[in-house]
Amino acid sequence: MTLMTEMLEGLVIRAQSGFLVVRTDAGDFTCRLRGRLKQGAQEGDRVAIGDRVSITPHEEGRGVIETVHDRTAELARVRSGLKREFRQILLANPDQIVIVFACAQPAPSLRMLDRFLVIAEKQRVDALIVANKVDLVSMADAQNTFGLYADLGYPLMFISALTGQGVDALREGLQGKLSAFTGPSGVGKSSLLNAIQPDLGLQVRSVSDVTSKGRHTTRVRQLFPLAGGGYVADTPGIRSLALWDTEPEELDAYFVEMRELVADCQFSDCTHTHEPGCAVLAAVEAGQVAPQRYHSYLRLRFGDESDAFAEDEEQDADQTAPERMDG
Ligand SMILES: Nc1nc2c(ncn2[C@@H]2O[C@H](COP(=O)(O)OP(=O)(O)OP(=O)(O)O)[C@@H](O)[C@H]2O)c(=O)[nH]1
Ligand SMILES: [Mg+2]
Ligand SMILES: [Zn+2]
Repeated sequence: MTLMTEMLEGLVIRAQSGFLVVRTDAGDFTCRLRGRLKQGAQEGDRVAIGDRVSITPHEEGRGVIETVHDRTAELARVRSGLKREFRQILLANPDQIVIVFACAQPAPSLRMLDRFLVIAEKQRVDALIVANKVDLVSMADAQNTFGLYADLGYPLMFISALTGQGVDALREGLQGKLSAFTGPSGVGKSSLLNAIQPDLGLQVRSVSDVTSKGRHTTRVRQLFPLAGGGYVADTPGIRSLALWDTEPEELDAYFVEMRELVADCQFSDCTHTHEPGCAVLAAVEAGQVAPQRYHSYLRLRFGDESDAFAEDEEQDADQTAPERMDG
């Protein structure tokens, strides 16, 4: 029988092949999940990086996870193609999703940004938009491209990992929080993390490189501790968080400038495409909803075979190697 006084509280900072590294005040412990926690039909990961857990410490830095505490939020996706659907947790208890795009090289895909924002809204996690490589364009151009998102109420930072502009602000924005870092390849995520903390980006780079080439079989998920407190999560698979269980009507709520409007549409089942008395269409015509955002909305709601997102998902090698924590 384990004495309660022996239990330690901690944070899961690394997960690999059913081994969880738990950080506690008494150090890191490599743990397995207590057998009884695995019982019953498994619908998803029982434990993931970002989870708060109680462990029984054993010798030599080993331990057993006894309890997984309730999550405040989770970045999850459903894996199909398995015998049954499986809810994979990319990150438990995220405080924010940091969405990184470049002002140029590569040119920003605002449609993809809108998709990330929908994911953040749906999962009820704060979003922070980073427009990196601001050194490559004029500030006016950068504002022109991304300013809309600040108008919508999203925190927006113009940064250059190259010149260091805005790096302090980003470091501050990450402090004390559990952040999921995401964005397309080549936008400078590793460079930014390197600028914030030199030991950080290199590690992230190596993990993401292996993942993007898809040659690994055991996936490692981990949190990188920040010197000023807080963690950054390596979540390459986040862009493929399918909007799998999103009802078409539900999408209205995830476009912040539209969610207030839809109540004013004449028809309650308005699709905001052609209906008379549609408040969304009226707002688009009046310039209150940006055409590009409206088009993103249509694309996500009605789909499109040639959709760049679909392409992006295929490239995500992460999709083919489900990791079962009970493996
Ligand atoms: N001019 C300029 N170049 C940058 C900046 N930040 C990064 N780069 C360059 O952009 C390229 C890609 O940077 P990475 O940090 O590897 O990009 P990443 O987002 O980590 O890419 P993946 O790991 O493939 O997802 C590198 O050649 C960097 O030197 C910046 O602020 N300005
Ligand atoms: Mg990288
Ligand atoms: Zn409408």
